[in-house]
Amino acid sequence: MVDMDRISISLPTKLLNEFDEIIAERGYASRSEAIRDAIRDYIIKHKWIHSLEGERAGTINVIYDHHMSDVTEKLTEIQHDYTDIIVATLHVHLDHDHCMEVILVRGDAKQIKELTDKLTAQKGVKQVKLTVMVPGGKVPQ
Ligand code: NI
Repeated sequence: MVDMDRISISLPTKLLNEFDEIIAERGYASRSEAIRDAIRDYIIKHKWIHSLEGERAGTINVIYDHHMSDVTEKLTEIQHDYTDIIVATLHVHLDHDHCMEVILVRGDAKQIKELTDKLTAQKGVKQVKLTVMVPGGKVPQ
């Protein structure tokens, strides 16, 4: 028998409703099992990002709600600390509330993941997706 801990979490109703719709579609027997899977995915993603090493080129895609406090300024401030690895930033106004930034990066993977983590941790940021390639065309480990 696996050790189990019971936790209690607060979620916005809309987020929980969306989650419940997806787990119904996917046929989960319980919400707990779906949340366990989601946490496993989160851990795998984190480990993947943190195992990156060496020279990489890629993009960090960020979607955020620009009405959320000072998120726009915060994201700009963070990017100004990484001018060594940021090649260009593309800003798209997606709809009334949301903006997308596509940050083109090239440089040390350690710095790329540090930047990705800082952007992800900002309040108002809804999605962050990092895609990286090896500049020389070799398949990353
Ligand atoms: Ni915008």
